[in-house]
Amino acid sequence: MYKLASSLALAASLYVGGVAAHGGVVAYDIGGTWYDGWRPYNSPTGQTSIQRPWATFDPILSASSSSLACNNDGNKGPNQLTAKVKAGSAIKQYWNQVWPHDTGPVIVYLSKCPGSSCDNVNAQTAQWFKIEEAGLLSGTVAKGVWAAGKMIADNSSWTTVIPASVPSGHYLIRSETIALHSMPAQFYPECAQIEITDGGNVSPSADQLVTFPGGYSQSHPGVNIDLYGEAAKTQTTYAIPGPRLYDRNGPPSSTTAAPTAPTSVPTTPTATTPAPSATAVAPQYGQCGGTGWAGPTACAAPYTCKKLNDFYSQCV
Ligand SMILES: *[C@@H]1O[C@H](CO)[C@@H](O)[C@H](O)[C@H]1NC(C)=O
Ligand SMILES: [Cu+2]
Repeated sequence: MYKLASSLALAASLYVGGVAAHGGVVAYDIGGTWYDGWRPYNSPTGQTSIQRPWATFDPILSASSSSLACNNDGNKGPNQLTAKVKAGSAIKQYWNQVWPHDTGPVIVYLSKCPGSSCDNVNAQTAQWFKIEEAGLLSGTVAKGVWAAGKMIADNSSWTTVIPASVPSGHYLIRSETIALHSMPAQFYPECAQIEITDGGNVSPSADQLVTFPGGYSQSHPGVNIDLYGEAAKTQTTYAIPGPRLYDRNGPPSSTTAAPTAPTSVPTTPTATTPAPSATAVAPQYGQCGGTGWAGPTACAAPYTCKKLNDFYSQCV
């Protein structure tokens, strides 16, 4: 299926350096506090982490794998911790240095846990919604710049802002990159337990929720993709797999990028929800810029628009 050169490179990568050729999210920085991830190659005894345990740096090679949710096995650890995160603030996710695969998307999900802890939540039956996605940033599928390449350039890290709109509570956060340098695609997901405080009141809609496995199909054009084929040489778009992105700024006023007149906002369960599109300025913690952003770029007083990464600026 893939070219000889790439299959040789893959074969070599499995031997040279062993585990170093793959990996996953190994640490988090939340508001300046450092959280070590689970160490798959250390004894589980005595490990304490906000991250759920995983067993190997090897990639997951199937969209229907039972470990697609939170890797293998992705159940709570022996001394499972939970990190507090303020809605609207950032989580920096660190992959192992230097992340080896520069072609593919970076995607981040949340799953709300019922009750006061995620400890007993089964990652495979959890309902996930996508809070961030970045795929092909520029150029062609064959030679372009991918989110994974940007992640590597940013010290093998990716900063994700927890939407200010998500309700407070306990969540699993699932951080993923998909490596597309060989076929089948390689999934690298890891999960951590967090408690979101100071949240909003926008729950994901039914069409924004998926399970893993289930959320991806092996035949999706963003999964079943050949970077070395003819089409890749001219293709400048990449379809990121998974559900529709969660609306950070409330219910959609329009699904098109064209700013149509925001006359009425669909009724929400709580009448007190401020209509986000009724004003040309973004609220505190609201998005005010980023690649592909078609919403307001000004902030409500006294907040100013601060760039957090190329895809997200927010009012702080
Ligand atoms: C780069 O990431 C490592 C963790 O992998 C971290 O220890 C280091 O401080 C980071 N460097 C910078 C300049 O942020
Ligand atoms: Cu690898």
